[in-house]
Amino acid sequence: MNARLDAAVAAQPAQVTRHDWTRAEVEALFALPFNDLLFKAQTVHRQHFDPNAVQVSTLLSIKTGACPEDCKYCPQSNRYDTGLEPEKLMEVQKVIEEAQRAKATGATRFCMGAAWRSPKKKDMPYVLAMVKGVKELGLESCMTLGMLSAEQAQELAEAGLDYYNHNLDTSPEYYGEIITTRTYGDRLETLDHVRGAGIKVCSGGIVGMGESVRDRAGLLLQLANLPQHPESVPINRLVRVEGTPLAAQENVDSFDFIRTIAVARILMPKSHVRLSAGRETMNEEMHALAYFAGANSIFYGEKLLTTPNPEANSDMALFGRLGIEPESREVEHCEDETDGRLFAEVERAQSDSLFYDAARA
Ligand code: SAM
Ligand code: DTB
Ligand code: SF4
Repeated sequence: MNARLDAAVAAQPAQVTRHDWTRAEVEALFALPFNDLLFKAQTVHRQHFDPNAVQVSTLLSIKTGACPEDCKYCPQSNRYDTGLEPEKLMEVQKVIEEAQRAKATGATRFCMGAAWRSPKKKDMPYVLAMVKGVKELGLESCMTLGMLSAEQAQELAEAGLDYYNHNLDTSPEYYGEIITTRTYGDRLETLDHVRGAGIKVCSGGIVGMGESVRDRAGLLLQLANLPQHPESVPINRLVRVEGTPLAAQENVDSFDFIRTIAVARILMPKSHVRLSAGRETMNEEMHALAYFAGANSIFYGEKLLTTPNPEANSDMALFGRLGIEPESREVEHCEDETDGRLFAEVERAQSDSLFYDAARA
């Protein structure tokens, strides 16, 4: 950061981490003029993070489709005909190979997702073996398997799981419009079990499901007033999948989406806010605005769980053009090669874009 910016940020009152946000305060943030909101978010961001670093995670669907739940946004529910070919739980060795590939392309966290209501007892040994294998590669591990009992969370913690993703998805008021097969309370209970087992929490939601600004405020209010903020807050833009009840939903306004990122950043100043699903519908300028609004994590790699994501190369090229560097892992071991490779990739992208400019000049 340059000295003038350092001084400007230091002049701002320090942001304390609060858990007592009121609805009126959150709605007032959403109602700010865009530039005021972004300035505030960027100021808070700089107080807690390197503003030019973004964490990168890779996702893998370890069990695809045929899910008994009725989440209206989801291509993996067995209630909707989305043309998705269901797949059984992947073999442990195959998952480890995918994790190796993700590491080689520069991801520092490997997230494994299963289309389950909750894991069955018979599945647990395989899932635990996957966590151990991913950890042995020196990657951070994350899983999203549906609802967890306290015992299951404990088993995952003992296997070394770093993060568990379980989204609240929307406000408590709008929730019933989207999912009827599990309650908001069930979701909060799983988050409690995850936290109780000492696993880091990843929880966020989806924007663009027909919810109101009040619902977006309601979602962020729930997350920000948890006893401890989630370490990661994924903000997904709805991926409209043919066959799901939300397929014809109108695309959410880009600025409204950016506002949600900015408010999340302000309410949860020390959390990583992830620019999550839906990046295929965002151009480079929108990505840059999201990073400015305080997003500092992305899913990296050409596929999310079942739907496409931007190519890793195009993310790295944009990082290069924006002077963003991939954040290094929090875990101690095996720092060296992955980070080295990723930095080399960004440097190459940076020099490519310089070369391109020079040639055009
Ligand atoms: N089955 C588990 C569960 O629901 O807890 C884990 C996987 S589920 C796919 C994880 C999250 O992905 C959902 O909670 C939702 O927030 C997000 N998601 C699923 N489909 C999406 C879509 N079409 N667009 C945006 N986000 C989506
Ligand atoms: C999250 O909040 N978003 C990711 C991850 N957590 C598991 C999933 C997005 C899924 C998008 C639709 C699909 O690819 O199936
Ligand atoms: Fe199943 Fe998860 Fe999709 Fe809901 S979001 S239908 S629980 S895979």
